Amino acid sequence: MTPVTSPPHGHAAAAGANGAPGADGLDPEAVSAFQAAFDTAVAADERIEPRDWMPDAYRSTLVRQIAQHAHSEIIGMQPEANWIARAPSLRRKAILMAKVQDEAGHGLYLYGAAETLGTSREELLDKLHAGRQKYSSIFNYPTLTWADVGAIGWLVDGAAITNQVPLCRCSYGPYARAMVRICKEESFHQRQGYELLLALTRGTEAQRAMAQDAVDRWWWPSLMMFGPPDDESAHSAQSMAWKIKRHSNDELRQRFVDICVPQAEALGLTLPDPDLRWNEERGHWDFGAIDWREFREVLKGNGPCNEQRLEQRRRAHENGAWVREAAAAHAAKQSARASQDGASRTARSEP
Ligand code: BYC
Repeated sequence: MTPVTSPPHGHAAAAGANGAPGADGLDPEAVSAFQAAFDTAVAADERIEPRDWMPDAYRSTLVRQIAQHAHSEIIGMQPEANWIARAPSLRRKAILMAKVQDEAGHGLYLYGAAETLGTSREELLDKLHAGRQKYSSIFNYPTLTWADVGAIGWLVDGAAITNQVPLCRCSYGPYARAMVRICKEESFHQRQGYELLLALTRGTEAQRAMAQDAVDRWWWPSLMMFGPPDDESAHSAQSMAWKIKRHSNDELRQRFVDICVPQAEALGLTLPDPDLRWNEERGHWDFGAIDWREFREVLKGNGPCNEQRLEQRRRAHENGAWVREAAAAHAAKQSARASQDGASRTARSEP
């Protein structure tokens, strides 16, 4: 539990979890005391917990980011699941199935984190299905060959880890804790992708060419995962001040490029950027211009697979309705049975 100091805790305990300022008639003086305590806690790198007071905008920024993140995890299952039935060996099939299941688990941890902010999973899924909330641009690209599974693991999961490791230090406790477990699993995913590509590059000429083609197609979209350039990033400044984000989009993108260049060399693959050059002065790799027009088009819904991904997601949700109904009926039965047992125990223990 975060020691945000007594006013927020005192207030939250009285108002219940997720008690919002203003909504419960707090006077402005109390709000400014809570705000000051919140600011002090963030400045001291303490965690904000669900029952602590927090500004409305902090809460809604977290819901926006966590929801987008959760949606990315579950939509992200689709491009790889496409290859489960066609994996070239039982070993590869088992690994890929485990990975795709992990992504579903990540989605659940993240919807759980969003629930602690007072937003239900149902509500977030409705928004996703209605196209009112985003998911990562990267999952609107097709997986054309088996090598794409390797490129996704190496580059997409690699980019995800680069972005998500700092989120383990996010100021909001439930999100930060979910990220610890997610990052451990993502790092396994990244290694399986790298190992898959390594096997292909050590294989036949056709396999090596397939690996190169996959990296050619996934490299630039992976760089776009980090979001728009800093000077166009609407939310970065505020999110960094709140310590939700710890680094800017461009800083993380550069970190990712610096990690990938030597790894590509070790794989014997070329990154599709003629402008990649080591910059001695900066101590970083310079890289070419990103096509931000393409990024904006994908965000507007005009990527190669946007329609297909959302359609498949809606269909999966509808097809799963009976599972949700059965689970709810089972839970109701269990709780009725538990309260019946409780009542008969009380009756037996009465003199
Ligand atoms: N795709 O002000 P900005 C994974 C939106 S990994 C789509 O910089 P922020 C996985 C942004 O939402 C992928 N939209 O925003 C890996 C905002 O729009 P709204 C998921 C994007 O939030 C392997 C607008 O552009 N990872 O799940 O400060 C297998 C302005 O951007 C993108 C996460 O979600 C994009 N690439 O920074 C399976 C990590 N980039 O909301 C699954 C957590 C930006 O104003 N999220 N936008 O309409 C973050 O770290 C941050 O939200 C971002 C963006 C760095 C992505």
